[in-house]
Amino acid sequence: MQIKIMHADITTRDVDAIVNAANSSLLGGGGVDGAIHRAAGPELLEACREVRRTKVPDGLPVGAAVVTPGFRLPARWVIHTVGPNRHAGQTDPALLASCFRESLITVGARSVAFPAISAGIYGWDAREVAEVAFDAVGSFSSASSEGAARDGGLELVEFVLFSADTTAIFRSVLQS
Ligand code: AR6
Repeated sequence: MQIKIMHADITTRDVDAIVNAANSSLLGGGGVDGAIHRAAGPELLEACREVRRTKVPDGLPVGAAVVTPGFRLPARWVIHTVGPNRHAGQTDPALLASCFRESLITVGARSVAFPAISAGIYGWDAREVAEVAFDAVGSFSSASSEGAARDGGLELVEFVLFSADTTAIFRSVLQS
């Protein structure tokens, strides 16, 4: 499995699945969530409403992930996950690690692009997000490498960062 880090808008990525840093309502928001809904079109909100109705009527718990189609996006799927909100006292890195792991399990995509989940409105430090992300993706990859090799499996994980600063932080954490 290859890991790539890039400074870009995640809505432009032509991968199997992009990950949305959503909130429990799944009904949209600001940040990357707003950008993904705008680029995917109104069908995405409809699909999210359907997921709420059929799978998570009380909202998507922190650390969980669900999938919808990508509609007008280049990506085939959008994986919606809810990161921990530091401003609400959610400081356990295990919750954030769960977002990365559950996102990879949800759809079994070969290529997945992640934003810096929780590093915006939810107030986590980008360095800590990068550390948790690489650790979670690395453990997922080594735990599933046998099964994955049989299925085609996960080949590419991209971290798509929206600012030059966050990109530099992710690069330096990966190198160390
Ligand atoms: N492509 C890639 N990264 C982006 C993009 C983009 N187009 N736009 C923003 N980012 P945030 P959170 C970066 O706030 O902290 C929403 O309202 C951004 O610079 O989007 O998990 C949800 O509905 C930051 O580094 O997500 C929730 O209510 C990173 O994406 C809440 O915000 C994450 O920032 C979730 O907060």
